[in-house]
Amino acid sequence: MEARLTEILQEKFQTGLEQATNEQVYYALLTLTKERIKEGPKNEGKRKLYYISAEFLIGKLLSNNLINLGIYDETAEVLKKHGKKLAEIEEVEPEPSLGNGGLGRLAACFLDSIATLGLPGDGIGLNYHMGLFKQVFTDHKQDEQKNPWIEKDSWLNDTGISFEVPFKDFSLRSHLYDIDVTGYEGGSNKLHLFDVETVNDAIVGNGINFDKNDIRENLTLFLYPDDSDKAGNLLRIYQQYFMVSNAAQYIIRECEEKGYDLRKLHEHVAIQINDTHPSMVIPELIRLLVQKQIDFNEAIEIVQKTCAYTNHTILAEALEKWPVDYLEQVAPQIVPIIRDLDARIKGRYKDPRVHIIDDQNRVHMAHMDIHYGYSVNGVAYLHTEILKNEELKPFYDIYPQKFNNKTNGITFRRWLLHCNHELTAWLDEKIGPDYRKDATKLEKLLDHINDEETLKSLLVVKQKKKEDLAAYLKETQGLEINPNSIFDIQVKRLHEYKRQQMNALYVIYKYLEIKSGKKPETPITVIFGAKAAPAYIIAKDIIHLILCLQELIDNDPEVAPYLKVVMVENYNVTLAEKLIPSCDISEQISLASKEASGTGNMKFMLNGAVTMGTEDGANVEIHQFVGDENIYIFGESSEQVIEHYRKMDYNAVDYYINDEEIRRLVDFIISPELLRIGDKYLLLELHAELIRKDWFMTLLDVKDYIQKKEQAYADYEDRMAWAKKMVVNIAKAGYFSSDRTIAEYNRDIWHL
Ligand code: OAK
Repeated sequence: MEARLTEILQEKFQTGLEQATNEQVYYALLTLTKERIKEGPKNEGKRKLYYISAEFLIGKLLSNNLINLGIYDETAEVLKKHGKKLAEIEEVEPEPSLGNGGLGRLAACFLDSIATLGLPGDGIGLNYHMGLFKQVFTDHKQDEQKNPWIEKDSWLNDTGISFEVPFKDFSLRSHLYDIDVTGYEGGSNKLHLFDVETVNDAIVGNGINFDKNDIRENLTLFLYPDDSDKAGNLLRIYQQYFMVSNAAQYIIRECEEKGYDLRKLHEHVAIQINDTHPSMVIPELIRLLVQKQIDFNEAIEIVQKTCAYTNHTILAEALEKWPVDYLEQVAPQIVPIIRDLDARIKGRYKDPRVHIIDDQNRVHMAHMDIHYGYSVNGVAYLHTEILKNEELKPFYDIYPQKFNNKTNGITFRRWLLHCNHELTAWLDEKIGPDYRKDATKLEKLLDHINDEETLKSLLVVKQKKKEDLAAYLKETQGLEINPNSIFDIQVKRLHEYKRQQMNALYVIYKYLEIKSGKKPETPITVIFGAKAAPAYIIAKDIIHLILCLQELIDNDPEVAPYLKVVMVENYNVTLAEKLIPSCDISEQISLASKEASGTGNMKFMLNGAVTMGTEDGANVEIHQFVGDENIYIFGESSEQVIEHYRKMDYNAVDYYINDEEIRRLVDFIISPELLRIGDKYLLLELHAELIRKDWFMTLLDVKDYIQKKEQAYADYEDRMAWAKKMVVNIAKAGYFSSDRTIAEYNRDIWHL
């Protein structure tokens, strides 16, 4: 590869490896990698998967592609020989921010595993020019800024493919860009990202404001900055219809090119609908098949045998219900089809809970997916049980055979091999490299659990990653953290159900303890990273509280040596790759029943962090795998929580009034100390919210949480015992490889 790299540098920049800048080396490596992928094998087969998703949070691609192509070590060597560092070159690459959080990152992990397992399967989505906003902090508050990521030279390949998408008042011509998806030592697939030529980046003003009315100019500008909350709007429907019409046209075109009979579409195509954002693919595909002279009833049957739906949340506000007249305004051609699909259901079932169009003339997108798809899956055992027995029970009663669970997973290429070279090398030495292809082989580590050298060397690896993070945060964000402290980390989107506010209450507790003279043996660093949806007021108030606490503690010489709070700015995939390997305690503290799965929990576990968590989402399965000794579980169970909702018997104010300790922590939010730093209105608003509403029951679990955290910090002092917990967590992480998840999707749903 050295010869070709030198050649490209000459051709492109008329320079040699030694003299080239990091930027030039990056662009040369980009070219070289793309060439290698093009020459390599492609995954093919009789039935192909199309994973349609509004989000693909792929992260930077250079290192992952080098790893998957098997040339990472060689590249690093060559660069080193010429005085360059691959790690510094990685910094040049912009991160595509094509996702909000869990759902988008999962889609990216899945693409990696699909390619790795040699399955033919492409992603289909949109080429947002700015993706998700960039977060900056000013006056202890979140500000949103635009975040353009597309450069002249990038991973996007212009395919020249284009389709006409008909809207009510005009039509738009699409333009398809592809990104190659490499498998680990395997063949490649593609991620297809549709765009429109007429999009105009210049209409974005200050922050992320733009004219919402000119669809031609704004359609693919931004990713809708919501994460499972708040209703959408017309632009969102335009985006969704544009995405699925292109997807359906692309799929039909591929089948026709291969000479397939469209009446047998389902024998050649599986479509996975990633939550409800792509649900309109069902009526759109029916429409297009009818245009191809297929009978309407037959078209419905074909589509039903082709489409499968994944649910990623039970939060009611995230279940999309589009008013029929909104759909009429955007894509009236699919409305009669949806009405017909609904009429068939209404003819068969009297129960209005399973109808597609409700009495307020809203289309329940998930209902359409369930009736007119062949599979419905949740993303963790508990989540699927809640879907079957609570949220979607009326559907489960009709179609028990359609429901199945697929517990989420993460790709170990990115979340171990790429982000933690030290731990990878340590594993290679302890158990050999087999775990790279078969993650369950990590269990072999348990043979070494009583070996002192093994435990000590693992602690050395963790220490190195903490030092790396400290150096990185110092350099990139000017934050100083003590690598000899406990790293207690909560990184994920900001949402009340995820309960960052409960973690903040713990910080207040610890602050007051230290003030009263009770100092922790080892200093503690509590790290947060989270973006809040721009319109989500309370989420922004929680960020404000955390940033105020950060400043208060930094400036208190009595407390600062023992406790530090930092909120990293603009949390994204790149930061996650630095934070996760350094973590000691992983915060997974959602209100039980509310987190569908979580995938950060798996990434932390794999990197040797111990989980502090509720019995929610995939935490339940992590708990079963590692056992009581190697996880800190607290809080009320999902059954208890669901019961509170049913009886409506949770009143935060009772906890506030009756419990002096809780009152002391909550009132600190509006203490003179914090009011001196923060915005009085915002802090009062948050204080009132916690007492009056507290929809996600912070005060219910906060005391148990504090107690469990104290226990964890105390246990941390016995370093060897702690290292054993780390070993068990790593050893048991194999189940959470997305290779296992994808093998299950293929076995039970896709049959590729
Ligand atoms: C986003 C928008 C609408 C509906 C769901 C989401 C979403 O991101 N859900 C998350 O999906 C992840 C992947 O399945 C899960 O791990 C998270 O628990 C879930 O919140």
